[in-house]
Amino acid sequence: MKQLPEYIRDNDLKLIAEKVSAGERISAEEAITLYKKADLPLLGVMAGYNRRKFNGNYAYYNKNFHIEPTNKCVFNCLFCSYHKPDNDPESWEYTPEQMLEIVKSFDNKDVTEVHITGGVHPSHDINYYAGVLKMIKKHRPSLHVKAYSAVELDFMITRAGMTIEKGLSYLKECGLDSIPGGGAEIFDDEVRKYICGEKATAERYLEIHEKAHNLGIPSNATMLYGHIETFSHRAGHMQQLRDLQDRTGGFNAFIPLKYKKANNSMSFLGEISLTGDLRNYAVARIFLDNIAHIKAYWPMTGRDAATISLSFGTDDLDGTIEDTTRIYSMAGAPDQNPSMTTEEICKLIRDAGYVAVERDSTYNPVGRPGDACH
Ligand code: V47
Ligand code: SF4
Repeated sequence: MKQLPEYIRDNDLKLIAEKVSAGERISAEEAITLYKKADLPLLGVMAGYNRRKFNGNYAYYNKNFHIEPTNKCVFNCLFCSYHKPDNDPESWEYTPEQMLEIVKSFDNKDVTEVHITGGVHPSHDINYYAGVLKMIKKHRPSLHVKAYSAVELDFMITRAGMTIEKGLSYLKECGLDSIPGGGAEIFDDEVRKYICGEKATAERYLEIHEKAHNLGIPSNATMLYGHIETFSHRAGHMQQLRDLQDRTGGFNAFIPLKYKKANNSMSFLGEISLTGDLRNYAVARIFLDNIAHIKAYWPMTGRDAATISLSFGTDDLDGTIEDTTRIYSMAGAPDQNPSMTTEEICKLIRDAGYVAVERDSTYNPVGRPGDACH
């Protein structure tokens, strides 16, 4: 066993550091201890150790764009700055044909993924969503379609009177390749009831992801943090994801999403600090020993914070985005028109001391590591 740094005087922390260095799993209680007691350098060392085990010195990005079909939503999550009532001047909804036009506008670009998610529209049914998938796949079969959060899926599948398996199988046949992580928020019932009590329960979110994995549809998982939740709620949330991943192995990435305060009903809470973000990324990397990738979603964190986070456990900055998402700009994110060129992403990654790797949607490298950066 390697000698632990002398400065770890706290016995609980020493025991956790020993476990991490021996490659052992830490408990939810120990994750809470890290949140409460570990200083940032210690978290950085432990998360960096685990990060290197999974991803060496690689930092991933992909070439993607988003389609947000509508911001009209039947739900009213307190943290959401994005949803609008039907006749609001800031509301929109696209027809499937308009969405196809968006896809066509990328015909001459080497994007590999489209990410589709939005509000839960009161009158769109499963055939509408299936039609969008079919149109896109017909036009560009090689484009990976990561679409519809568990909340959207729950609504459309329940409304169609289908079982989850049946609904997901149907969407898969129509072109669904993977599922984004949205809608997880915080799994604790009491917190969930307060911040987003109307939409799919935690149990339903986990059920949808588990059944998707069993049907060969991989997914991402998220956690909305920095609002009214406690460290214990965060650890409990990650525990449920780790347990599910033990059963299926279907999560590609974990994406902590920091609560942003602009234009929503929880603004009075303010936002947590950058150090709070880094501590959270690090604890996630230390605790989630079975999810290979931790994503720092740069349109939400901002570019600088995303690059610093690479030294606190994250290994993926998501994508070029091409100014196609509004969910965070409306909530007050630093980039109001999120878009980065490949060169810009590569430079950020290189300056942080990592090797930039373009990936596809399931983390296979596209080309050779570092290639696009010269
Ligand atoms: O579930 C909404 C979050 C999520 C706010 O899978 C907010 O690759 C912070 O899940 N402050 C939807 N967060 C977006 C999402 C996502 C994003 C990027 C990549 C992937 C992926 C998934 O956005 C919601 C909610 O947790 N959110 N409002 C807000 N004010
Ligand atoms: Fe609707 Fe999603 Fe906003 Fe909740 S977070 S109100 S489900 S768009």
